[in-house]
Amino acid sequence: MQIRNIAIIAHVDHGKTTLVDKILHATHVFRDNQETGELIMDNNDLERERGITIFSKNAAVEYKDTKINVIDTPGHSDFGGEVERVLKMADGVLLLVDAFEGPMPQTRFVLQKALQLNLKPIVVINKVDKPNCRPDEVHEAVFELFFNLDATEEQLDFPTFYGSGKNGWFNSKNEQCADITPLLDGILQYVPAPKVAEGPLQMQITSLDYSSFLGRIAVGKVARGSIKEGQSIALMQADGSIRRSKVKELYTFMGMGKKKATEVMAGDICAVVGLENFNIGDTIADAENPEALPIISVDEPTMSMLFGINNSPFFGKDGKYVTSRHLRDRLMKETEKNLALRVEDTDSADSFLVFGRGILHLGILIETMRREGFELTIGQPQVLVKEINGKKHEPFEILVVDVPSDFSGKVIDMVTQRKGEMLIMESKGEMQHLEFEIPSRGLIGLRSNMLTNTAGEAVMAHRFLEYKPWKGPIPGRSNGVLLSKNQEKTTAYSIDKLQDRGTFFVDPGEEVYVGQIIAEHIKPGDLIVNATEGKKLTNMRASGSDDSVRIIPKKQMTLEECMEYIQQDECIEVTPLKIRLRKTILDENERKRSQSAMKAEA
Ligand SMILES: Nc1nc2c(ncn2[C@@H]2O[C@H](COP(=O)(O)OP(=O)(O)OP(=O)(O)O)[C@@H](O)[C@H]2O)c(=O)[nH]1
Ligand SMILES: [Mg+2]
Repeated sequence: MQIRNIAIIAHVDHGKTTLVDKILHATHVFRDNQETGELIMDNNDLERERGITIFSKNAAVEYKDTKINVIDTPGHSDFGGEVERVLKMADGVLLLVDAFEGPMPQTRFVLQKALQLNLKPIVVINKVDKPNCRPDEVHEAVFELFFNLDATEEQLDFPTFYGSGKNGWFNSKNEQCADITPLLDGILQYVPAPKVAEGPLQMQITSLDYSSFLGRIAVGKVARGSIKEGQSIALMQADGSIRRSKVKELYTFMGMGKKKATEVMAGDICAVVGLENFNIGDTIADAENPEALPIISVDEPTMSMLFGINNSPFFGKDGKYVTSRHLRDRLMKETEKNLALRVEDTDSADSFLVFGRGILHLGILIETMRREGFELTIGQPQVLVKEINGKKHEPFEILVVDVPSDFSGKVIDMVTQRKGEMLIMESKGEMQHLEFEIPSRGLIGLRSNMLTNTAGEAVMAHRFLEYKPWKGPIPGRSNGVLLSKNQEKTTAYSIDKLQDRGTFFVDPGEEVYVGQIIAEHIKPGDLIVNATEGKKLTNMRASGSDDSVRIIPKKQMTLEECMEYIQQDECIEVTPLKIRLRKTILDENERKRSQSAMKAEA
């Protein structure tokens, strides 16, 4: 059977997973009346909750006697490393671009990677059902993007399809048609069959799957020869070592699942069971003539956070895994599949420095760990500073903001304060399209401010650009916080009295401890408050007060919002049930002493 291997790539939310749904349906992977729901490939809990793809996934369909391996990829820039390596399984890409938004920062990144690997691009202008969309302008912008990325003549001559994943049609011109078959035909026509070299077996492991029955599963494309069930192979690792291993079972992809195979030929994507201690990037090679494929390089981390054991007074209340041993083992295990992640020991046995590609990348890891039963303490995210030619450099990013014109002044102000410089300002429909270059530091905490200051209208995206000289101090959070004076349950009575001092993060009746951050102060500077006072018992009732105190519901922040919120001397306590903000040093006197010591040092 003929094979086509395609990856679906795009900026976040441009409709990749929706398109995969339609491909699966159009090729009758499911029985006609089978209820499958939407975004079926986003099957991980966190993906479903957030409506985003976090892990790339393989599916395969049959269309006109050809097997099409389809790789769905994540669009968020923090997961760019994942996209980069799974592209190695593809021979062509469907580059989706939203017909209103046009190319966005991650469109550029993924296209660049695809062009570098010489994959055949097919451009899909998606979401043409959106009102005010501008398919022709967007097509032009995509062409310009190809041109700016130094595409070859051949690449510049890309085929384009228009349509709507949501409404289930794609056509080679912007005219609604019955279904997505024109696009499927386009895949057969334009994407080349996999190039297979002559020679003994070579297959690079590009991703990792896990099954509780089969254990760790190595996934990749067979580049040369064939791989057989029961075969003895050489596992060639990044450090140059070669280990013998045996293929226990083989699978190819079929629909949303896998199908057992006895032999997989070069060109197809396969899953290998039974290999021990393999890593992503290893080459599975012929036992007699082992030859490795080039190692996979992934972009360096740009951000770090301190992960420690939970040392709050509430330690161990609801977690299963709470010791530094648990924490270390779990983090080390994560680095095996999460290639863009790095973990380093620190001076303290109780904390580890974890390096990642951004707030979401690290946030997903923390969220996953807490669901597994871990308790931990997370410090403020720090960007990675580098010394280049004796000078301090920091990461910079391209920031794109689309916002109604009325707000553009505010946005520019906000970004400039954070040392951003405007590069482009143009109108896009009724929106202003702004592009900035900004230190990654300046982006931390920007999103929530941006949404508040633009009535939730701003759409922003950013993407790592390069290291540039240090930009100097950037103002942090302007408001102080209210800290609990004691360890007890908060009361409605106290919170009511304190409400005009700040916005609370806790509800009445929640247990708090000394040094816990329970509210944002309305002013700069921190304040220690008693939020656990009981109502004085008297027989007198002041008319109309007391009993019916009106408490404003607490401000609930997501983990990522908390990560962007805390300052240097603060941290987050994460347990399976709670996320609490706190001062790193809980005791007031100790905290003051440490602050003056730090000042003296500076
Ligand atoms: N109007 C419109 N909305 C669409 C279309 N296709 C997808 N969407 C919507 O866009 C949102 C994102 O769709 P997804 O398919 O999850 O996008 P994605 O590219 O997989 O997103 P990530 O995996 O997070 O990068 C969903 O709310 C979809 O319903 C379309 O053709 N038209
Ligand atoms: Mg998706």
